[in-house]
Amino acid sequence: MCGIFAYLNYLTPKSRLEVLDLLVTGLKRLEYRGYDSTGVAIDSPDSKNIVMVKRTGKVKVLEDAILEHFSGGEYSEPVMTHIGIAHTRWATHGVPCERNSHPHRSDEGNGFVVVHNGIITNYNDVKTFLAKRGYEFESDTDTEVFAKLVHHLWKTHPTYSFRELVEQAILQVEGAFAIAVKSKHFPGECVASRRSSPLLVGIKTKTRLATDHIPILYGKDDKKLTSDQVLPRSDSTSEFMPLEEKEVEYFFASDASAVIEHTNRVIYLEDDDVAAVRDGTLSIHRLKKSLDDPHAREITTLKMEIQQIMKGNYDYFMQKEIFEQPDSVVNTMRGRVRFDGNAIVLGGIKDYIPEIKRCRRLMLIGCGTSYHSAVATRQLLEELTELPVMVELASDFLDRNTPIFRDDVCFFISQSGETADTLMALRYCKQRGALIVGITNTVGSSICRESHCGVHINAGPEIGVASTKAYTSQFISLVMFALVMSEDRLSLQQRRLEILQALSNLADQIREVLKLDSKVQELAKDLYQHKSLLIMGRGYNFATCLEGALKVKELTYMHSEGIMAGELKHGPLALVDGSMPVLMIVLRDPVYVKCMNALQQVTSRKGCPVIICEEGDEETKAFSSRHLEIPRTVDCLQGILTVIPMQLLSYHIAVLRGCDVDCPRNLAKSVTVE
Ligand code: G6Q
Ligand code: GLU
Repeated sequence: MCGIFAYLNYLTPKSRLEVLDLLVTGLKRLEYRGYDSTGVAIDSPDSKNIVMVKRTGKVKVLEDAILEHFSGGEYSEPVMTHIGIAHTRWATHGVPCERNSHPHRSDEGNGFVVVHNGIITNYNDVKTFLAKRGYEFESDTDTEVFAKLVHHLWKTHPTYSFRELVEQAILQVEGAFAIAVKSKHFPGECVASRRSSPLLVGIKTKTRLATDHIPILYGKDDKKLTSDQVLPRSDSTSEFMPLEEKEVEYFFASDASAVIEHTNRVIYLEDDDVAAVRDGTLSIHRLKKSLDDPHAREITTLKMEIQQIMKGNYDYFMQKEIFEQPDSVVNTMRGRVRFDGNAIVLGGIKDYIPEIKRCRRLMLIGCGTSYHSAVATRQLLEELTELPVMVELASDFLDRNTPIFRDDVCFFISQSGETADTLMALRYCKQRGALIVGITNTVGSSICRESHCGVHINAGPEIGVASTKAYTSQFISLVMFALVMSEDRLSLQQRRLEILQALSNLADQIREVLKLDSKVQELAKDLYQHKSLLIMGRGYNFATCLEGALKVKELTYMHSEGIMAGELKHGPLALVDGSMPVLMIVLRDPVYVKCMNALQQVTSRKGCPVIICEEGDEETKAFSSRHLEIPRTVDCLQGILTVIPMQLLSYHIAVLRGCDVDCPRNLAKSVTVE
């Protein structure tokens, strides 16, 4: 679920202290994913044992513990070849505590140690199997069974290679995982694998690699072990040396931000790939061969810059990301929108547009903020595509076993591209023959790879757990799609031009809205001690209410609710009195009069709302002493400008309340469990 970072140096002298430093820095780069505890494992000074340090809480706590634990001079001796593994845990099985933190070990002698992200769903069966064979468990995690299972296989099959042991163990476990294993019985070797959780291998060599591909090796036997019987060893061609380098360093990481400062050459592992390093040689194995398997995994060159993942002059990543939006929205449109010729090309779905135009309906599916971007653009999609548009929360969509047909087009919206609910919904729709369109921010993510086609939103890495710039970029991606779909509709040309014109002004208008920052900060001072905040609006701004309330909840731990203004009189009005904080979005669009009605309903119950209105709208401003004025834009893009004050407001309230802005409690950036 959270982060794995492993580092292997082969014929590259590094002291254990240097290795620890690399591991801790790697974990720091993964911190943004959200986690509750940490741990590392390295070799002992005599290389005969493995030592581990684990801590609950932040990487900083681990760093301090490491300084204390490894102060001896023997840790500064360089070693030619070594493997260290590290982990940030986001607990799924067992409370966050040192005992449950990773790495988990196979036995008291630390024969095999394992870091794991995700969930092993059949861990109880494996546990029973191992318990019968005398294994005792020391944690409440699902992960521990893996370490012990590898140990059991090693005991019963002493001739197996390290990779074969891990492969056999993987064949026994079900669920979602990324895993990296280190062993004192196989010094200098590392074996890693993934199924539904991301994992990549970074490669750093002194000279440029001779190849851009790592060939894939296949096992011959893919039968699964029953609980009492262990299969004969899988017979993959392990003598084959695909990538042979003299001095080499390998990095295993959950995402590219942890390796980019070391190397830009990475291989994204696919589900059920087993990557093994032995004698400095990396090889990738598949447990079973299927017809459409490729022959090799490509080495990708990352384009990401280290500055992109650093905080710069900002106090928090979230703050940086809010202020990046004038640029990120332009990046989303870059190379796609031609303002001079009023043309839009979405390269990733261009070839599928005729098929999409023939579809029965569009379905937009996502979770949290990504779902809100679907709510925000639904009306425009209905208008410009003239198709029925369904908007679905991935989890609920799956719970309902929603009927899906071959002529449906399903959009999966996800910043991380790894959200389990969204990915499951994608697979569900794909099985039923629908066309799958991915809208993601993470190249190489599972949703990217499993979609038929898609739009990469190009917002840049989003580190703050609370999504901000990804939302506005998702929003724009869907607007661009609507514009592509209506290209040849004569009756819609005027509308398209109006939207294109507004898109060309958007970056400047976002800059204007960001200037409200200090005013929003003042407002936050009025609000931060309250228990609740109601956010009301309708039409194109209802999504801003939902998204604003989500931001307030997750960042400030205050109660907040996004209320459809049309629903006010059907219940929520009962909450309104002179002391309940209310924020209302009242813009000059087709629902203006209805919003004014709602405003009156609130003020006549002594409510004193903060109003988000259009610049210079004196009539609306007259209803309250507190307002935030935003520039005028076309109705369907208002949501981009109105959400920014909400992002700023939640940010400032969180700071005032002393909350952890970038890593709100109990949350994770990439939710790879259902
Ligand atoms: C909001 C959160 C969260 C997120 C969902 C979906 O601030 O970031 O609601 O949007 O967890 O994540 P993905 O967009 O990565 O699928
Ligand atoms: N399921 C494992 C645990 O609870 C791994 C969680 C994670 O992904 O960090 O320890």
